[in-house]
Amino acid sequence: MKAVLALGSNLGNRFQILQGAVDALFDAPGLEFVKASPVYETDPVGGPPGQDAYLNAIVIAETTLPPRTLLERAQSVENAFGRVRSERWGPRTLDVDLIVVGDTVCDDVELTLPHPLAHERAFVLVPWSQADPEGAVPGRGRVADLLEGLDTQGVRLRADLNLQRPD
Ligand code: PH2
Ligand code: MG
Ligand code: MG
Repeated sequence: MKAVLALGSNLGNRFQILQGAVDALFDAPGLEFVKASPVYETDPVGGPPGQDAYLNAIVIAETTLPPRTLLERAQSVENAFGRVRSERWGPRTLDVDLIVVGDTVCDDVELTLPHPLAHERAFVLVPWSQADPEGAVPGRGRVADLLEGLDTQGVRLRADLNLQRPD
């Protein structure tokens, strides 16, 4: 199955964290790297005011894993990179979201697929459309069509940053 993962970071060494996440995600069997999108600097959507900008990217993969196992892997990578060394919960340094996994449609407390907001988030759709111009959200339509109705001003290409294949 094709899997589309969205990576985001707005705290710490954002690019190093994204590359570290790519390396870690593909460090075990069952998930094969296909392609990473360009990296975009994006205005925060929602959350507390005054947050720093995000770096966002999309990774396209092939997987034999059930979506729930993929979610566990994504969460363990978030745990490895995503929390400041502090007693208190700090802002998240890494978010790894499952956007689509094959044509899986599910909606339960732990996992909703496709991602319930992906179809309206320019910071997901812009990088995705670059990595896979034929991409589509099951039940919502083609990424290119979904993008037409969206304001993409807050999503800026960082041509100086390029994710490498996992090592
Ligand atoms: N993620 C969120 C909320 N808002 N905004 C941007 N620009 N990028 C994100 O990855 C993002 C966000 C929740 O996961
Ligand atoms: Mg998210
Ligand atoms: Mg998340």
